Amino acid sequence: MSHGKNLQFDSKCVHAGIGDYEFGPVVPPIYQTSTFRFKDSAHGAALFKGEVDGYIYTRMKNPTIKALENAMAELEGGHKALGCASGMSAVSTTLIALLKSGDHIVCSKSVYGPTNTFINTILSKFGVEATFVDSEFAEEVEKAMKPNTKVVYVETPGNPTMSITDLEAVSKIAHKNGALVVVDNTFMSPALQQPFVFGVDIVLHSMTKFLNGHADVVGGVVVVKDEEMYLKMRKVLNQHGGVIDPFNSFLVHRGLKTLSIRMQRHCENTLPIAEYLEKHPKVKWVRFPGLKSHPQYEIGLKQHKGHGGMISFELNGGYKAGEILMNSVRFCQLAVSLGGVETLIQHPASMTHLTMGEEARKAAGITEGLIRLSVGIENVKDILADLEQALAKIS
Ligand code: LCS
Repeated sequence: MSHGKNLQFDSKCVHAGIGDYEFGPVVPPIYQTSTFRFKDSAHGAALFKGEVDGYIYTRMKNPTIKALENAMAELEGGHKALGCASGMSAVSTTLIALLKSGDHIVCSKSVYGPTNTFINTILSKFGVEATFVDSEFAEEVEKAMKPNTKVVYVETPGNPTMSITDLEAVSKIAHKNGALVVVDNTFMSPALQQPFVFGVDIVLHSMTKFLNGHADVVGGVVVVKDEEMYLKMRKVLNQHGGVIDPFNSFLVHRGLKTLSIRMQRHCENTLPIAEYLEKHPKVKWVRFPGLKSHPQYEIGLKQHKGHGGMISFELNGGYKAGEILMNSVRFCQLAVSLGGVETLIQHPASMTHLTMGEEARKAAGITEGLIRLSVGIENVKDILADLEQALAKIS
């Protein structure tokens, strides 16, 4: 049942992607089947030829997955979406579809560690050349463009430095040079940042994070702007095989219903925590888009509808002090991942960004003492009290 494009964003979160199903359920049923029966051999052949619409095999298309894909296309303001088995499947599907041997990619230095590793160690095996830049300085992107640059890949805010890239400026540069812009919108979600508005060509996510929101699913999505790009991506995803399954699709779709309200609470909780940390004598620096001290604060104001739930910071005592903090928290949980309802704390250099290597981390500004906090939707007093008692343990 489509309610049209005119709904407010928070209403869309509740209703997007819900179709008409037998018996009239208000949420999409879980079509937990690998394959679909044909009416007869001519029907099967017609489905394979694309002459009639319908379902063949879940790796190719499934109604529960389709419902989530429709919802994500609507929330991002795109044409169609592709549900992937993980955020990394979304990243790899996109880059395999867009690049070939002899092509060049310009990528933000501050991206999720395995994205950097995928480009550096896997795409490079197939003859794709890469340049990593501080994409928060648009002129660095411009300088890195080459005649064979086909993709500019941006994560903003970047994981874990929280650097903010001006999507409008970077899109103009890329398009002038005939390249496409891909944005990983995981840290903000469409509730807080809608990259297509700024001219971006493809938006992807790890749905494991804010979109699902409950730390119980691994999933990803690619959203595209036109049918030609959709068919190109679908072909790669079908052969590469990294599709999401119906049950996880159902869970993410359920999570989307509260996306807007969860993001609002993440934003409300995070600002006082960032301000508290910034004033704390044991804290060296804090990076959060809502602090005026953020070097790209103004770009954030233009691009974001809220400041998000992610903070990175470093203690005066470096990693040793960070280790004491991580071992002393009781309420905040020491775990990787982010964007769930519970507050998580982790150390990128030894955890999420370990595979990048020391040199790439240093170049990206991922210091050895950087701590990343994913602020949950609990009562902020409990999060602050926990940080206070843990910070007090540092001598
Ligand atoms: N993009 C971003 C920005 C991410 O943060 C992650 C995962 C991915 C893509 C990959 O998604 P996945 O395949 O895990 O669904 N980020 C993680 C992190 O920072 N901690 O643990 C996972």
